[in-house]
Amino acid sequence: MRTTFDALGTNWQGLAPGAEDEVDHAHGTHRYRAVFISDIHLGTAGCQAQALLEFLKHHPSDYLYLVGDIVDGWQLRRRWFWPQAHNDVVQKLLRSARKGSRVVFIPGNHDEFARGFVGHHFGGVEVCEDTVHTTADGRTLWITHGDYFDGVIQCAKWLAYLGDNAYEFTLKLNRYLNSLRARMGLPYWSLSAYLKHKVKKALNYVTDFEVAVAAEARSRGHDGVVCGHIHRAEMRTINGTLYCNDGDWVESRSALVEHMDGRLELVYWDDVLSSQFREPSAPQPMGVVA
Ligand SMILES: [Mn+2]
Repeated sequence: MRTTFDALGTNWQGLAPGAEDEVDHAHGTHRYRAVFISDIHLGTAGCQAQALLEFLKHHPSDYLYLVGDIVDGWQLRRRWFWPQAHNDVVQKLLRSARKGSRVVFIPGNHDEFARGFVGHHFGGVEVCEDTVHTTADGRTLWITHGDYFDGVIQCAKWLAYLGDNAYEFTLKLNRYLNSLRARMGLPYWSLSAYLKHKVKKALNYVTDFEVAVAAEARSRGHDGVVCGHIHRAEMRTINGTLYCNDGDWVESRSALVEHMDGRLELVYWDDVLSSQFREPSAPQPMGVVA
């Protein structure tokens, strides 16, 4: 068992296919009440399927939410890319459902083909447009991929366009204003710099997205929201509503988890790996995985 653990800890990317089942029972398995993952983008080269597979093996759960962009239908239509590890992820998800985990799939924009199957089951995987999860401590979380909010954010693009054209104008206005200010004995003040700063702040896409999603969850009467889509893991309270973004499995390799007592936590695979390195039973020194 120890050799399996070493293989996982120091060189998990190079795991032989045969080692799979041993690792299943290996050191470091921790059961959660719920696991939320999204933006896996199976079918693309950027997908961190092997890491996700290891994460899922070590973190079984009562509820497993697939919060969209699980399979990248857009990319697959352009170019077929489906290595064994991507197949293994799908099989692992189906196996979780078979083993009694409640698996819910909420399609995203990259796997919107699945939106045609809302209300159906695939091998125990339920497909929902969106859903609500109640935590062990009684909080309700609205679960949605998040791409519907792109429309809201689109308005910001018009603002940006306006901003660019308005900049030339404000430069002129700036000259005029400052000649006035000079005549009144006031110091120089840059209107255009001020506006540029304001517009930039207003155009913070991520913040806009987060605020919009949290506001929608609040208006639906929920305590919080779980989404993905923008590939930016986050957990914070926005105007009294808990905003959780489970991140992605392309770059951040993160998941949102609910502990048995209802506590929510963002888990990063890199942290899981490095905490395994710190295990006293691990005889290998660090430094193999950068
Ligand atoms: Mn998306």
